[in-house]
Amino acid sequence: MNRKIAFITGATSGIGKACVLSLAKSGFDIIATGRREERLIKLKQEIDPSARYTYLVFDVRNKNDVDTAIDKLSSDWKKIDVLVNNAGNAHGLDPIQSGNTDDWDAMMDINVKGLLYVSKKIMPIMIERKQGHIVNIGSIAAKEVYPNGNVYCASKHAVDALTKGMRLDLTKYGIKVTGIHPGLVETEFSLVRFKGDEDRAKSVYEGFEPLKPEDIADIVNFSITRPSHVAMTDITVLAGSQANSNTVYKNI
Ligand code: NDP
Ligand code: 8X3
Repeated sequence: MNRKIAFITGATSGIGKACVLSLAKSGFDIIATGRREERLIKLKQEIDPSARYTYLVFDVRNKNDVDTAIDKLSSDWKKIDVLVNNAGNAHGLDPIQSGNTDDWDAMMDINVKGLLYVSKKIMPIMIERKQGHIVNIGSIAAKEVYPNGNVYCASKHAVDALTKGMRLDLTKYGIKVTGIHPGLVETEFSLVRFKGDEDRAKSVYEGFEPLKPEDIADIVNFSITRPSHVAMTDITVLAGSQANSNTVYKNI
């Protein structure tokens, strides 16, 4: 079988990790990336043993580190078929007038510029091979704005715009571009947003059944395994009890 290679950012946790497990099971070889190396090492023990696996450790904010890490891949591993731009987080949930500028920097640098730095290295590989698929993990926050979500929503609106821009510029090279926009998924997302406050993070998902990382991985998997004449472009997926970014019906 001619195995394909998937490059997944933010693979140490949540949606990214679920994508690694799902795609490895479906016959993809995996390049997993993140900052927490110990988790990337452990991931190798958890994935389908038939998948080839390698990992890269870098902070997506650091352009040089992104370049150096990807340059180090062997020519075999560089034949990347699928890029899942998933690394990202929210930092804080504050009214814009009292927002923390370090949080703003983190969200714009990771969610927007980090996605661009990684894509910048991988798009030429796909263009040269005249094939490829880029999946950008946006958010319902890419489609709507909710109170105190200001800069996170702006960063995800940017991801949505970049997804559309990539599709316009890359389709002619045989590259598909898919935006996937989840609502509330229970991961380490809220723990990061609330800076390690476990009780506050847990309360986000209480009283209803949130999405699971595996639900999003299923959609990524489905999107990238369609026949060549089918392009999934834009998918929004909410929890069953969620009506929009700001309305969750609890205890129903
Ligand atoms: P997690 O916090 O569980 O995972 C975030 C991942 O991003 C981790 O693997 C982390 O790896 C990586 N990451 C964060 N910052 C950096 C960085 N500077 N450099 C490299 N990697 C980084 O959250 P989710 O799985 O929920 O989030 C994944 C994506 O899904 C994000 O883009 C998020 O915005 C989006 N999303 C999440 C939703 C949710 O409700 N959970 C809903 C909609 C979208 P490490 O720390 O090891 O570097
Ligand atoms: C994560 C979902 O609603 O917390 O992007 O912004 S939300």
